[in-house]
Amino acid sequence: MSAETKTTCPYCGVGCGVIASIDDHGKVSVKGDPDHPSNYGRLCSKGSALAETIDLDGRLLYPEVGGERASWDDALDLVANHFSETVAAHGPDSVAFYVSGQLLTEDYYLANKLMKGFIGSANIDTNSRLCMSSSVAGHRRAFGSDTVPGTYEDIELADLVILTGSNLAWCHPVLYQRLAAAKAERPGMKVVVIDPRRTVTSDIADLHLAIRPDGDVALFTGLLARLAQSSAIDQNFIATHTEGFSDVFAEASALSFSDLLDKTGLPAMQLREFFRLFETTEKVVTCYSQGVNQSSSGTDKVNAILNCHLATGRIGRPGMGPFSLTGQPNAMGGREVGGLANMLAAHMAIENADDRDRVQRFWKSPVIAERPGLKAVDMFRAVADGRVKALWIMATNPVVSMPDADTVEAAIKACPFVVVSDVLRQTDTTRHADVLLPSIGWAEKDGTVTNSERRISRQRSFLPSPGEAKPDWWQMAEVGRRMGFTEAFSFRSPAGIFAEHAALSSFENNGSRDFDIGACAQIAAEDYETLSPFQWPQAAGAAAQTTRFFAKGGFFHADGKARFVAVKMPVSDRTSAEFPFTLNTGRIRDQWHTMTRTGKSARLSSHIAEPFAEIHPRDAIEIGVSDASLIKIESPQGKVIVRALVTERQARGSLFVPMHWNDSFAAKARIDTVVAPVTDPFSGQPASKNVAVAARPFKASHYGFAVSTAKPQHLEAAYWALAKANGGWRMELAFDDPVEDWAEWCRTTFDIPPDVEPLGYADQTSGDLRLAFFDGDRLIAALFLARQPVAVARNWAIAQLSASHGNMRKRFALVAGRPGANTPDPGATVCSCFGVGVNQIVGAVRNGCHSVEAVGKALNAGTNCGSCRAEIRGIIDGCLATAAE
Ligand SMILES: Nc1nc2c(c(=O)[nH]1)N[C@H]1C(S)=C(S)[C@@H](COP(=O)(O)OP(=O)(O)OC[C@H]3O[C@@H](n4cnc5c(=O)[nH]c(N)nc54)[C@H](O)[C@@H]3O)O[C@H]1N2
Ligand SMILES: Nc1nc2c(c(=O)[nH]1)N[C@H]1C(S)=C(S)[C@@H](COP(=O)(O)OP(=O)(O)OC[C@H]3O[C@@H](n4cnc5c(=O)[nH]c(N)nc54)[C@H](O)[C@@H]3O)O[C@H]1N2
Ligand code: SF4
Ligand SMILES: [Mo]
Repeated sequence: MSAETKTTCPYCGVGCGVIASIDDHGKVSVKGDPDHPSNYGRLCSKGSALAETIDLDGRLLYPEVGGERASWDDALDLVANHFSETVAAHGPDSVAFYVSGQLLTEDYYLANKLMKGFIGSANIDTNSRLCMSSSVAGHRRAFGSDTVPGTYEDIELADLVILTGSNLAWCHPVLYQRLAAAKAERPGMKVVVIDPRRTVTSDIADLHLAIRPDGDVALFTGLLARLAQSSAIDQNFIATHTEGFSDVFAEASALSFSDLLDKTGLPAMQLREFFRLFETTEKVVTCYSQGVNQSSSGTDKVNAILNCHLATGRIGRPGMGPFSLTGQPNAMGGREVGGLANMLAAHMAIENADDRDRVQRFWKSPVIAERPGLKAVDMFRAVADGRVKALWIMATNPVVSMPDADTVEAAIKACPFVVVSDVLRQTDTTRHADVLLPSIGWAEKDGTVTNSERRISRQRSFLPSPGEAKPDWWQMAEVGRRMGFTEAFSFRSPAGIFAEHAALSSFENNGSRDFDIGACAQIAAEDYETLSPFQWPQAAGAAAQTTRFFAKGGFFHADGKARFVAVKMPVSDRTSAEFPFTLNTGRIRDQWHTMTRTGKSARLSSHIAEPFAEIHPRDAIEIGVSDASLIKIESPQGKVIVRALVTERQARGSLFVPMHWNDSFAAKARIDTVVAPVTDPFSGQPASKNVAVAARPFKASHYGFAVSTAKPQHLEAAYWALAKANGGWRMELAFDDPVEDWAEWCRTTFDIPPDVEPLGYADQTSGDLRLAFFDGDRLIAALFLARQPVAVARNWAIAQLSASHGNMRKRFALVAGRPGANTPDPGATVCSCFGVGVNQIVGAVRNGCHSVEAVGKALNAGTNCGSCRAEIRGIIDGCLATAAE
């Protein structure tokens, strides 16, 4: 017997339904929910590994004040009093909340209510500022509301799918799988990927446009000019449902073709092909994500895309429309509750006096914020210069994820009063908290999230709350009550909060606002428990259905019309002689943001186990780095040291570094310490994908690789990157100066008992050194050292942590540092579900498996979550191409 709970994945905005089961021994397992309309049973590698990330290791279980355990009462009184006193002494704008698209709607709703309606400031901003705010601003300019018009089904129904600034295969993997399946079924469907890098996503593309960084405004402006002169233009839609076409068209026409070539960096043939495809295909969906949003021209990029869909009337009909892909599980829910500093609740506008009055009457609140509050980058500036004196950070890790991260860290450190609510005790941000509040996490918490297609799903708890950890909404409500707002924060459960949120959405709405879930305004606790996923809008009295917006106009500007928005050609090249490279940052398949959860899974950590910079082979030669050596990347803001990954997928003159690594997992790889705090003028979203940097080789005297059963507490090395591995930990190392006594270094680092002697091997000519420490027949730790990047087979070395080393021969094989003849090295992990390595896949291809399916049959690789299928296809293609040469 096992208990099953239907819930929702806490990672990306696809919002997959998950069924969690607990067996008789308390073991949790997860599988995709076959009935959930987002994923129909599928899960990606991160979703499939959820059960591996919910242990209590490292969890924050009790409130702490000044680093000491405290009672909830004391901690909450302190927070409430401190916020009240600060507001009384310095005014409402002297305090701020910095929250997150990973909060549930109910948590988020209360945070926004407390700040905007009761404290009376709009100083609540969220990590969605770094994520979706350019889309929000673009939507509002064009549509008069922050509306995503389409549904996932449109991506399957389209004849042309454009993915711009989106690495869908890695960042929205289940949506990618739905796209790939649709394309396999209807091979006539075309996919265009627009991305300066050739990502794994581009492997599915009929056309990959390796656009120059920030060339998107020019590309879609050029497209608009071309469409306007073709039969694709929908004069009727333009005349009936829009304003401003002629001015925007005139400006678009002024862009010459040579300018277009220059600004996009694309070959004329490719440009023409892209224009032709768009012009001649009615059913076109344009999906976009951070390559669009995270830019100093992010809002203009969004509007340049929307202009093309409006001009052709391809919006809100099956298989047609612009599609902003949300990143976080509840990025969309955060927008519904008005979590951004420049929004009000339920898609109302803070600038609009009627809206402010309406929200205030609904809340029966003493005040209402009169003007937009500070956006994330400005908020931390205000923390730094003392304008903000009390800050509450909830469900986000800004010391890692904010641009100019060292300055942000210094600001937090200097702030007189910092509250952090998190699930973990030690993150780069919690280390600076005056008050630490333990939150319950996924598996424990209850509420709702809204995905990219406006679908609201329940997250349900299936594990008890550990220690004294409490829901985020409860913490907000307690502080609200203790600040004196008893009535307005008297909630006892998330169901009541959701009902109020729904009631506000329909309050004096009557079709004037897109967001209306009035159907849930009276929802009873038991109906909330069993709530099935549904898309908004869902007004009271209507039946649940698939929803789309704007096919027949009905925009939310006062005149009901959409606006064509004039866009500016941005400065796209920020490089200089001193900082000649463009740094682009983003995500990898198996890590989530700052790794606080995915970093717990050995399986997920085996895909890519250390921070890296992708660099083009010719650039690598020019600056003198070779594959697998280390590279130092520097800007005026800061520097990092990461592994060089030399690849032609990277365009010349640019580097790509993942955003995930932080001080808990690497010596110096917080890439946001390098990112300049440049923002979009409309949305305030940081330009995290176009940063001028210098890159140089990092000269190491020794490189190392080590495995250990226990987590090393302190690593003394110029470069280190730590990752969870089966049976213990693995780490990559580099030293700028030789260590005098390596055995001693191991003893301190790995806490080796004094009576344990190392087993060693040293090669004087090459400088190679191997040291291993055993406790009986078990390996405690092993270090492999060389003057070049260490060539030992990683997976084999890791396997030694779980192996028995009963005889001397086995122990010597370990210090010899190579797999035995009968245990070949599987190579770097490709399929994390089944732990299949690249060498095994190459072997299968050599044995005649020439398709992803055949490899799957032989090795199981790619047959569970499917996230690695694109990579397997790449390996097969690579092998076959080499064989054909
Ligand atoms: N595995 C994994 N999945 C995730 C997340 C995660 O942490 N890990 N996070 C989630 C979140 S919160 C988000 S926001 C999404 C983000 O999802 P994505 O936006 O798909 O991911 P990114 O890797 O940030 O960036 C996408 C691509 O934009 C490209 N790009 C850079 N500059 C430009 C440009 O000027 N023009 C164009 N057209 N493209 C450009 C980059 O090369 C990159 O490949 O992912 C979600 N899913
Ligand atoms: N250079 C660069 N920087 C970026 C980006 C980029 O592409 N490049 N992307 C940006 C984007 S799109 C995003 S979304 C951000 C993400 O950046 P962050 O939001 O900073 O990243 P996370 O690691 O998701 O942080 C979530 C924190 O909340 C904690 N947590 C998890 N669950 C809960 C919960 O239920 N309650 C509470 N209270 N805490 C919880 C986690 O332990 C973790 O500390 O990064 C942004 N920064
Ligand atoms: S695609 Fe993966 S990470 Fe995203 S919601 Fe689905 S299972 Fe979770
Ligand atoms: Mo995001």
